[in-house]
Order: sequence, then structure tokens, then C-alpha cells
Amino acid sequence: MALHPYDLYDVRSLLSEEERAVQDTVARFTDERVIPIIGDAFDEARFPRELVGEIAELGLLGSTLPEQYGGGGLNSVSYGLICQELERGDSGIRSFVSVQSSLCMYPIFAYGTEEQKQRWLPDMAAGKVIGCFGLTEPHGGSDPANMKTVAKRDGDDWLLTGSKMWITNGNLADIAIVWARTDDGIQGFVVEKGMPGFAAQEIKHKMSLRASVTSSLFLDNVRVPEANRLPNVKGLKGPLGCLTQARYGITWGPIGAAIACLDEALGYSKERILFDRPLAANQAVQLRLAEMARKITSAQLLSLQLGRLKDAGKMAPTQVSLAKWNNCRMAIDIARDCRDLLGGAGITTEHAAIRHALNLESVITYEGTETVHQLVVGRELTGINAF
Ligand code: TGC
Ligand code: FAD
Repeated sequence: MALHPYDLYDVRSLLSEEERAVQDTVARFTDERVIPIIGDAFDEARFPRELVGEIAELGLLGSTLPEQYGGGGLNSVSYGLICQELERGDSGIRSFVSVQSSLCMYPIFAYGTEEQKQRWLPDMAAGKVIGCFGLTEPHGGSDPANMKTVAKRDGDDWLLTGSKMWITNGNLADIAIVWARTDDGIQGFVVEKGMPGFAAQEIKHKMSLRASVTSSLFLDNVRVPEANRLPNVKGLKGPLGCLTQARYGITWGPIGAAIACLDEALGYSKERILFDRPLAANQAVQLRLAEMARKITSAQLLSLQLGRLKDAGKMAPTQVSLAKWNNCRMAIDIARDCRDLLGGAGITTEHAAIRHALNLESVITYEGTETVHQLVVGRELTGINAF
């Protein structure tokens, strides 16, 4: 029996019926709705906002949250598969879902009051309220402990001043989860679009994640009511706890991007005739394709086990760091190699490889750079903090 070229270890057989159904639904959405338009959207540097309604209808926003808040009650493996299938289309679409689900709905769910959950989560699940997550600041995202944005108590309100940079969804967002330093440690605030002193400015000229909105946020004495402070967490563990959720999903996403690239390169190399034989008939080419399959298979098994650990409540942040590092590295190497196998044809967005390769430059950088995750693993091994 022939093996599936993108699932050589039959990882799919390890999925439950529900997990397979989720994967199939999102795969269909990506094939029918994302892939036909995404090359142009990337060219035009346009986030395809017209897809948000369908993404919400499919239940992909806050998919793991309880149904009482509009969530889908899915497990973490299903969420991972959603990320994988969306990123097979484009990292920008997966980013939109990651930020809304893991970085905006999750902190409201995990750190918010019942009133805050009722107020925002159902509308966010329906795609009526879009969120963004403001942690990174212009002076250095790897070191969020050195945060300059401050929140000062003023009667019943807080006054927020500072700036955030590289914020996904910034100009699309109705609300921003902004992390700020207070006298009592770092705290999270829900800043609403239109609050005086709050502005978002889109970052242009990106060569990566062009089908995604990235912005700077500016806060100049923004008056935020106490009702918008997330009361149930203080300190850096608040934002880092959100990052653990999002990074987990990001371990799965690049598997999708890598599969899309391998699919394209396999098809191309079997059809392209050079020196009187298909490109794929050369040993040097088969070695490269086999290497891609090896890396994808390892990444699939890593993410699946990570998801099973997460669903069992046993996942450690260091394990997420290892998988985020491994899977982003595996995907960017594959995307670049596939681009090369396409020759000159590989340099336009008519083919997917260069788009994925460029997108993955962001994916390997955001949510903790490759170096940050390597140092997290190094710290675990040695017990020495090298940051
Ligand atoms: P440390 O000072 O030791 O710890 C602070 C507190 O946080 C706890 N903690 C974690 N909790 C949950 N998850 C984690 N991953 C955690 N890591 C640490 C820790 O236990 C401690 O708690 P407590 O109770 O003792 O106060 O912090 P650290 O030394 O571990 O952190 C250093 C470092 C470099 C790893 C951290 O600062 C870091 O991860 N830096 C990278 C920052 C980053 O990833 N930024 C991402 C911004 S968001 C983004 O990129 C979105 S892109 C989205 C998209 O478009 O898809
Ligand atoms: P820096 O922290 O300045 O790092 C520069 C270089 O130094 C990197 O190579 C890094 O690995 C290296 N380095 C850092 N520390 C060390 C060390 N101790 N030893 C050795 N090398 C080190 N942030 C948000 O808060 N919300 C978002 O929604 C969001 N979306 C993003 C979307 C995109 C498209 C991008 C590109 C970024 C986004 N980010 C977001 C920001 C992202 O998290 C940061 O870019 C990332 O954390 C790195 O921070 P930095 O860019 O300031 O780089």
C-alpha cells in the first residue's frame, strides 16, 4: 500500500474522529476559499477581511473555549490542526486566528471577570469584535520584562502611556489587550478603539506576512476604566501564559506551510523535464525531497505529542519552545529549498513557495525568536539562565 506523501507515519490514524472532521473542514475552507485568492492578497499587501465571517462561522475563533462564551469546546489537538490547515494556505490567515483566539480571547477567559467574558467573548467568537495583543515595544521585543508602557491609577480609571510595535491586527482591531507596568507589576488592560489618546498606525513595506495587518500602537494618557483591567493575573506570567497558548498553535502552523511547499515542489519536479528526464528522477533532487518528508514527519509527531500533553494538562513551556524552534526551522528550510527547486518560476507569487518562505521569516521571529527558544531549552538543560 502506498504511503501518503505528506503523512508518511500515518499520524492521521492517531487522531480521533472529531479531530479528523475538524481537519477536513478547515482543509476544505483553505482549498476553496484561501488558496484561490491568497497570492493576489499577498501581492496587494491586503488582509482578506472578507473571510472573517466564514472563519467565525466555522467556529475557528476561540475554538477551545467553552460553548457558554461562544467557543467550540474543542481540544488542543483540534486547535493545532486548525492552525496547520490554515497555514497551508497562508501564515497571515493563521496569524489572524492565533491572535484572536490565543492572545486576545484566552487572556479575557483566563484572567478576566465573568462580566468581561460575557461582554467580549461571544462577539469575538462571532468575528464581530476583533482583537490585537500589545506586548512588544520598539526598544526590544525579546525582553518584555523591560517594559516602558505604564498604567497609573487615576480615581476609578487608569491612564496608559507608551507604545507597542509589530502588532498583528492592530488597525483591524476593536479592542487591544495592552500589557503595561503598574506599581503592582505588569497588568493587562482592554483598550477600546476610539478611546481618546489611543491610535494605531499600519506598518507598510513588509516583505513578509503581507496578507496580514501589522501595526504600531500609540497610547498617550489613554483613560481606561477599572472595569477594563484584567484582574486575575499580575506580572510577566500574564502575557507569557498567553504566549504559551499561541506558541503551541504555531508549532502546528508551519507544518501546513511546509506541506504546501513540498506538494508544489513534488508536482513541479515530476513534470519538469531537464536533460531528457523529469527533474525528480535525479538522485540529488530525491535526496532533497526525502529530507523534506523526514523533517515534516518529525514535526508532525512532535506537535501531536505536545498536543496530547497539553490536553492532559502536562505540557511545559520548554516543550513548546523546542517544538516552536524545530517546526519553524523545518518549515523555513523546506520553503527555501522548494523555492530553489522551482528555479526562476519560484520567484513569483504564482507559486506558493516564496510566499511561504517570506512569511516564515516572521513566524520564526514572532512569539519568541529562534534564539530565545534555543536559550529556553539551554536553560532547562543546564539550569543556567543565559538571557
Ligand atoms: P521570568 O522572569 O523567569 O518569568 C516571569 C514569570 O512568567 C512565568 N513564565 C511563564 N508562564 C507561562 N508561560 C511561559 N512560557 C512562561 N515563561 C515564564 C514564570 O514562571 C514567572 O512566573 P512567576 O510566578 O515566578 O512570576 O521570565 P523568563 O526568564 O522565563 O522569560 C525570558 C524570556 C526571554 C523567555 C521571555 O521574556 C520571552 O519569552 N521573550 C520573548 C517575548 C515574546 O515571545 N514576545 C512575543 C510577543 S507576541 C507576538 O509575537 C505575537 S505574533 C502573533 C501572530 O501574529 O501570530
Ligand atoms: P529583538 O528582541 O531586538 O531581537 C533582535 C535579535 O537579537 C534577534 O535575532 C534575537 O534572537 C536576538 N537576541 C535577543 N536577545 C538575545 C540574547 N540574549 N542572546 C542572543 N541573541 C539575542 N508582538 C506583539 O506583542 N503582538 C503581536 O501581535 C505581534 N505580531 C507580530 C507580527 C509580525 C509580522 C512580526 C514580525 C512581529 C510581531 N510581534 C508581535 C513582535 C515579535 O514578537 C518580536 O518581533 C519578537 O519578539 C522579537 O523582538 P524584536 O523584533 O524587538 O527583536
